[in-house]
Amino acid sequence: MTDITIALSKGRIFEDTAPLLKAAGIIALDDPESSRKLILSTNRANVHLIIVRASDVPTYVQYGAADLGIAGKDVLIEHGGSGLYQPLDLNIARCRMMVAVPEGFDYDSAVRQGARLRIATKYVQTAREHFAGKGVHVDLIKLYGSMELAPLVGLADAIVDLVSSGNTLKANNLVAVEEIMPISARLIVNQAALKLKRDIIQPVLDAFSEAVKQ
Ligand code: PRT
Ligand code: MG
Repeated sequence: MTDITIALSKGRIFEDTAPLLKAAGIIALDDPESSRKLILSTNRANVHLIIVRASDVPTYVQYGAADLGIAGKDVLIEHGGSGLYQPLDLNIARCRMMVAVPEGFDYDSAVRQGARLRIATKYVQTAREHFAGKGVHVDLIKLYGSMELAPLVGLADAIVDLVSSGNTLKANNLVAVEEIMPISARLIVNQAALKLKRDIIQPVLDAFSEAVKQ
């Protein structure tokens, strides 16, 4: 029997994906939040889940170590998407990619005056394209997390980060000044696996697509 492997990250992606998996008849036998296992069995003997870092999901699928995966658009843009088929926006784990600055920083006039802005972000690719498109000169400073801190300690003028409730910005006296794009998670599929294992992958794609419509 052909096996398939689906790469997921724990936290919000897993939580939002579990109902979609269920609609496809797939139920994890362990809870990734409490289990330390990185390979989870499911109620279907030939379907396995692997739990990886959110930003590593496209890499596992690109190289065929997983046949399918679920990753945020933010992660897919930074990865570049090579070797990946992206058939479906799952409309889960939604948020917005925003530019944010400290309260009181006049972003609009800084941009108007052609000032060179220092931008701290984990999303260097997305930020580079965004500011290039506006003709704004920026120095990008790559961080791996807690971007909100950077403007507070003088590392950057602004940040590019994901915002959902806005509470993190507010708690750090930052304000969103520009939306770059809405973000949601997508299903990704290894292109070779789709050809070789279509009989088992296609029904999963169909079930996901039905579940997303509802
Ligand atoms: O946490 P880790 O470093 O392992 O990786 P990760 O942060 O990439 O993974 P995870 O599980 O936190 O996020 C997985 C995916 O969820 C992301 O790739 C996004 O596509 C999506 N998503 C949706 C979010 C958010 N909403 C979100 N709010 N990812 C991160 N955040 C963070 C944001 O970076 C900021 O620090 O939450 C904070 C803001 O939240 P609010 O509610 O205070 O605005
Ligand atoms: Mg996180």
